Amino acid sequence: MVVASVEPVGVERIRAASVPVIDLSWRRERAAKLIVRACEEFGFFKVVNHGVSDDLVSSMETEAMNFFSLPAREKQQAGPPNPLGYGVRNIGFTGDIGDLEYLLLNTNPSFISQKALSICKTNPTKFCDVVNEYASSMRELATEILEMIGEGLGLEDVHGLSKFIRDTENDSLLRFNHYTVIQQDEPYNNHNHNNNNPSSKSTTRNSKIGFGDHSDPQIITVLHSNDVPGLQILASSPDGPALTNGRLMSVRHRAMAISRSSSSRLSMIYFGGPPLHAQICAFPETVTPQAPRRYKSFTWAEFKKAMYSLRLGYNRLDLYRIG
Ligand code: GA4
Repeated sequence: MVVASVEPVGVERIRAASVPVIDLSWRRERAAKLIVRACEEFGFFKVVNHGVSDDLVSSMETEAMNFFSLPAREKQQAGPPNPLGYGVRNIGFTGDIGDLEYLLLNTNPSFISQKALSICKTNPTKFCDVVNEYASSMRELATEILEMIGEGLGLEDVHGLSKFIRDTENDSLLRFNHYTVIQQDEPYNNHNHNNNNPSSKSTTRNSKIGFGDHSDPQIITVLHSNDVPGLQILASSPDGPALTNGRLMSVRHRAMAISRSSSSRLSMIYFGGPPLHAQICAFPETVTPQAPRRYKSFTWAEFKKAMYSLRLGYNRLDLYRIG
């Protein structure tokens, strides 16, 4: 439920220059402290010297763009999204629409190999190899960041967060978002940001929104995008993750399907999710007399079921709020 972004990323709204940058080659204690601070203040930071190979990132981009460059009829064979698979415009099951096309995959290698046949007919084996390597590289980076957060928060079990995504039954995802619409820019303020009103059609009415305002529900998000801007993050997010009793932020963000650049925007996102049976409950260290328990505990399976019945912009943790 925190977002780390691997360079490069176009961040508007709060100027890219004010996004915290964490250099993973810094002394671990210092980096851990600054990661926690970034997660408390923003829920978002940029990571440099992360050790993810440039070649791997560009191979993954090539595979993704090869897929998005296929004729529509061929891409449709990897859809419709259930929620996994290829989708165009429709996000989730409750009517959210965005100006994008996407591919949503579970990182489980057997799922990837099964799905690869409809995604890359020319060389499904190569597609699987690149996706599996990219997913495990993202999982390693996410694990390291979560362990640093565990250390920075002073958790007795510093693996308490990372163990969710290291579990063999983890429910992690890879998402490829391709924003093709190139339109004129428009100020972010024109839109209702924290839109928890199900009757509002602001995301469906405005064709310039690529992926509407929301916070990610998983434990951690690692985002890489090409150098085309479009990501907008809210400087002060109202959503706090359940595992840290709201101490860390789950950043609200959205992507605009606009660009002053001539190329389309591609983002590649890893969502580190816990196993379906995992119990999500605040770490005892984060519950104090000054910060009493905020959320009831729930399983990831229960949470997922609830989240797919709600609109994208909902603050889903409200369902579990105590008092
Ligand atoms: C937002 C973060 C991830 O992209 C995602 C999205 C998911 C989907 O596209 O299937 C959801 C959205 C996301 C949260 C609310 C529900 C589910 C669309 C939607 C309306 C893959 C995820 O896990 O949650």
